[in-house]
This record gives sequence, C-alpha cells and structure tokens, in this order.
Amino acid sequence: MLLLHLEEVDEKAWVSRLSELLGDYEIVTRNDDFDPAHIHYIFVWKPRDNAFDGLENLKAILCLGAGVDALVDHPHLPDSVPIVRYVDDELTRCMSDYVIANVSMHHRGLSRFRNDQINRKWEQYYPPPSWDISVGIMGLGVLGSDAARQLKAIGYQVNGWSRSAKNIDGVRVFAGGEQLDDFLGQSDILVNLLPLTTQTRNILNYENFKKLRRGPLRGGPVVINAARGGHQNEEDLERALKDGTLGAASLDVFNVEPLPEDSRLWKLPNCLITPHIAAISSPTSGASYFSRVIINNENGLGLENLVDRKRGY
Ligand code: NDP
Ligand code: OXD
Repeated sequence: MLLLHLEEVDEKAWVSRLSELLGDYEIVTRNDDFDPAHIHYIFVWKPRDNAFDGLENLKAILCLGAGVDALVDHPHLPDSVPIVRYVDDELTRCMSDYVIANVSMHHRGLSRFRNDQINRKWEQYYPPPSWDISVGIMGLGVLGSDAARQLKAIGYQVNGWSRSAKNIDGVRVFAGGEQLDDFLGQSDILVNLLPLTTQTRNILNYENFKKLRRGPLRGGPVVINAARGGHQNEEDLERALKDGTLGAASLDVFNVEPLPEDSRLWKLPNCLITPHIAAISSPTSGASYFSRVIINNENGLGLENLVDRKRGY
C-alpha cells in the first residue's frame, strides 16, 4: 500500500495520476482509514513530525523533491529505510530553462536596461559576445550537468565545480574544496545548483563573492541561486549588491519562504526575486516516475536514485 503525505502541493492531482498508473495497487492519504503496518511506500513532501509514526514495514520513502535536505533532517525519519529522490527530464529541462533565462538576462544587461527605462534614461551599452562570458556552475549533478551542457551549446564558456571530478564535453571541471577558489576566480556568473548539506550551507557568502572574476560583465559578477536558501547569507548578498562586489543577483530560494515582506532584498534594483519556481515536480511526469519506482521494486528490480544519507544528498 502507498501512503501520500504531501504538504503545500495538489495532493489530489497526484492521487489521481498515480491511481491511473498503479492500477490495483492500493493508495491512501492521511485522512483515510488504514493500518499503518500495511504501508510499504510513503510519498512525502514537507512531512509533519508524526508522518512516519507506526510505519514499521516501509520498503522506501519517496521524496517529491530533488532536494532532500529537509527530509534528511526530519526528527523521526526511520533509520534504515531507503530514500528515493526525484529525478525527471521535465524538472531538469525547466531548471535549465531558468538558468539560461537568467544567465542571458544578466549577460545582456536586461535588468539594467529595464531600470533605465523606468527612469527614461537612454544610455547605450553593448554587452560582449557570450563566448567572452564564463559561467560557473556549482554542483554538477543531474541539474547542474544539464545546465552546463545547455549553456555550452549556446556559446558561453562554462566552468563546473563538484565534490568529485567529472568529464563533461567542453566544460572545465574543478573538484573539491581545494579547487573552489580557482573555480570562483574564473567565473563571471555563478550559478548554484548544489544540494544543501553541512558542507554547502552558507557557501554563497561575501568572501566567496569577492573571489569571482571581475571580467567583461559591466557592473560586476553575478550570482544566481536556484538551489536552497540555506546556501546564501542574505546579509552578505545585500552588502555585496550594494557595494558593487556583485553587479546583480537572481534568487529563487530564501532562508525563509515565502520571503518575508520586510526583507530588504525585495527593494534592491539589481536583485531579481522569483518565488521558488525554477522547476517543479509535476504530477503528469512525476507520477510516471514514482509509479515506475514502485513497480520495478515490487518486481525485484530494486530502487533508483537513492539518497546517500551520510553525504546528505
Ligand atoms: P544531485 O545530487 O544530482 O547533484 C548534486 C551535485 O552537487 C553533485 O555534482 C555533487 O558532487 C555536488 N556536491 C554536493 N556536495 C558538494 C560539495 N560539498 N562540494 C562540491 N560539490 C558538491 O542534485 P540535483 O542536481 O538533482 O539537484 C541539486 C539541487 O537543486 C537540489 O538538491 C535542490 O536543492 C535544488 N532544486 C531546486 C529547485 C527549485 O525549484 N529551485 C528544483 C529542484 C531542485 P558529486 O557529483 O561529486 O557527488
Ligand atoms: C526540489 C524543489 O528540490 O522543488 O525539487 O525545490
């Protein structure tokens, strides 16, 4: 039996799509009457404290998100149950679309021209060609490696940084803490697609902003954070955006979401804010993924995209 425990998303849409795909396999939600001992899979997003109570026979925990930082910190997460996270072409495509849109916007100075328009100011500025701009992607996993390939294909120089070395055609790869400074020093636009772990928390800080290349981007380097709010020190961001250490930023995620009305980030003219919409797990393609995970596991084929709890992602 599959239990859905989805907060802040349209749970009914998921039930309906999963039911079509799982046929006779029984699906319940929190309000249904069921014996917890019969639950073999729980599908969660923002699970409450009691979410796992009595679930003694779980075969897997299925996480609606690609990022599992909140789940692995859950106070009552069952110890030895495998966690399957979300990996999906549509999610990946949407994230790469977000990254490309923001990289192009900053490279072409569109937010600056928009501010000039508001002030009826006619000041010509010719941005350099994309091949002069170096985009540095932090995190070369499912999302980061796709964004790197897409950016390379449209003409940017691309650097990537991950825990372990990678081989991605045309992308200059840096690995581990010892190569972080080199990576930053060769990046004009920094894109964060890391998972949030104890090692990566607060990595978007003033000291690291200062290390970015002050190259061909007029106004200074740019930061794009589409991963988690916990990666960024928001006071440092404000300071850097005000004193010119950074020319601009695009932020999709925040330490507190929704971003509080009194956050000073709202008012910064060189900071584009989006409400955690870079990419979403959609029931249409997501239910195909999770139903396949269950069917394959029931047929003895094992689980895919397992989270390594020790690494935290
Ligand atoms: P993956 O697990 O596939 O990739 C993570 C990458 O980060 C890997 O390359 C990994 O290195 C690298 N990494 C992890 N820790 C470190 C470290 N300490 N130093 C250097 N590199 C490190 O994740 P995804 O690409 O699927 O997703 C990334 C994140 O995007 C998610 O965790 C989530 O927070 C966020 N996200 C945000 C969304 C939004 O709408 N804003 C939507 C979806 C996801 P290695 O390859 O060596 O293991
Ligand atoms: C995710 C997200 O992690 O939507 O998938 O943030």
